[in-house]
Amino acid sequence: MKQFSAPSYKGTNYKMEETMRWFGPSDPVALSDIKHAGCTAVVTALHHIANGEIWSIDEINKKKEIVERAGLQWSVVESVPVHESIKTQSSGFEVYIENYKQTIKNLGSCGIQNITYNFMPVLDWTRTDLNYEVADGSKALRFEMAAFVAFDLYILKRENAHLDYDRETINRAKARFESMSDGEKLLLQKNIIAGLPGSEESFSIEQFQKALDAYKHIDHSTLRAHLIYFLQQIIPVAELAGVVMSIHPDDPPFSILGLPRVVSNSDDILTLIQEVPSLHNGLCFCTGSFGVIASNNLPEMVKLFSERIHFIHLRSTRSNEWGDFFEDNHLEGDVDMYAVIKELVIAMQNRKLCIPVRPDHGHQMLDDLIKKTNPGYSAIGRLRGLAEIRGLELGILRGLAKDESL
Ligand code: DNO
Repeated sequence: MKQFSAPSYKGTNYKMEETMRWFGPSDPVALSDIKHAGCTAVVTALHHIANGEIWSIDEINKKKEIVERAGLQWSVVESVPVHESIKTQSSGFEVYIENYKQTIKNLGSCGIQNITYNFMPVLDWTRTDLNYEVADGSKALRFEMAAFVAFDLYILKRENAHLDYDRETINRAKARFESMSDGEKLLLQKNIIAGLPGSEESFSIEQFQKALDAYKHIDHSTLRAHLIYFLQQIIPVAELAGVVMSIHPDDPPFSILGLPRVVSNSDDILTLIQEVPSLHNGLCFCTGSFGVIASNNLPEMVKLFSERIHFIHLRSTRSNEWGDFFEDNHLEGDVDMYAVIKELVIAMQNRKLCIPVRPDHGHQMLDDLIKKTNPGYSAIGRLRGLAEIRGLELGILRGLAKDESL
């Protein structure tokens, strides 16, 4: 049973809007590079504005003009960060919510109508190794459980941390820690708490412990209630401003450092939708984040949430039995990229729109290996990912169009 009507693939059907993330004028990857990759738009943010402050119309327009002068569109904001006080509902959080609403209104009035954000406590995304050499010699990002637990137990020395791990994990972490040089220990700490691109926050060990302490009395259900409250506040504003909000899943999608996680699987998303059904309460469908949990059936999730996927991150991780994962090539790894893109293609034909996509991360390869790049955001690795995704999408689209004509 076909749900969509006769795609012709001769320029009239809906394809993903190809974008890349751009961190602003200091990004080693220039807007012209992003154009060369065939993208029509970028994903960016006002990285220079402190978390919680209002993004003024003036600042938004300045950034927009830079992007448009290069012949590109600013199609998605990633991210408008959610201030920690909103997540913990600690003093002053109402002001931060009001500021957030004003930022949504300001972005909407500048014609920027797609905002991504996340609700991960303290840290945005987390990796232990930013230079993991894969079989072909290129370098990938990796999360190694034993190294992460070693950080928790022996560097951070979090109170009662050992209660969160089984004996075997602790033994592996201990052995891993003992094998590390002082330099490796420092690098591990830096990778985890010094802030990865886009995370906007960076901590010393003392500041980090303090930030974790703010969650001492916040369990899973409290954090979820805080997120729902936040959505109830901002989604009506987004509706009026013509803005869609796309929540990014937890990365990695499981509890770390004793912190709760509330955006890791279908049930989490279903709860958010049940509480705040508006289609403006949408999802950034990140295959790399959701894909780390084997029970997340990604093509099924695309079908289930197809009407509220407003932004797509495509990448594929490969996990092992220890809970480690690394970011594999886009069409390899554990994600069935063919099946995911097929569902996305169908969703776009049904909704009659193009959903923005970005190749989420890429390996460091070719001469990006000798350049200074933002971890995960080198030009050539992302270019490879995008090219592969583009070809796969075209093949799927033509295949579907052919079936339709039979
Ligand atoms: C990593 C990214 C994250 C993501 C934010 C969204 O590269 O996917 O930084 O952008 O968490 O709010």
